[in-house]
Amino acid sequence: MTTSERSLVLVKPDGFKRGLTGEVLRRIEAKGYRLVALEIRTPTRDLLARHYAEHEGKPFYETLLGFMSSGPVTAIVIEGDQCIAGFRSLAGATDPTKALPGTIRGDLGRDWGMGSTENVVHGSDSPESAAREMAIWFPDLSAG
Ligand code: DAT
Ligand code: MG
Repeated sequence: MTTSERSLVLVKPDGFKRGLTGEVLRRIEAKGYRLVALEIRTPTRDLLARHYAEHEGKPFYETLLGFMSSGPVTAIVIEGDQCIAGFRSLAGATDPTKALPGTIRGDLGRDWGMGSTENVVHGSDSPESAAREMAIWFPDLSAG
């Protein structure tokens, strides 16, 4: 039985602006995950409202959408055995100050709080989220 799955990864505007897309891709590939799709784009508020629907109404929501629409992101679909949990592990804790060294957010992220929602990367948190997010960012990508 195969447990291969796909996850939606974003290098957020802070990571893109700092030239960290390659470093994130390096860690994904070094881990052994395969790149399935990759696109650079500046997301619209409408797309982000769908992507972050679960967070609507939270105190950081407006800051989050403003930040995420502030510039280009690299959207990536990765594939591999348990890559959803695996990439979350590579990414580290949501708050980059608390994220452990060795993780993407722990090594590369810093500023955080109600004024800053920056943490370098996004990764889907479940198979359901991955399917939903891939349909938002890559509607033409086949399920295979
Ligand atoms: P994750 O990105 O680790 O899945 P999440 O889904 O809880 O975390 O939140 C989505 C994003 O919203 C997160 O990457 C950054 C922002 N965010 C979450 N909690 C926050 C907080 N307490 N303060 C500021 N930004 C926050
Ligand atoms: Mg999340």
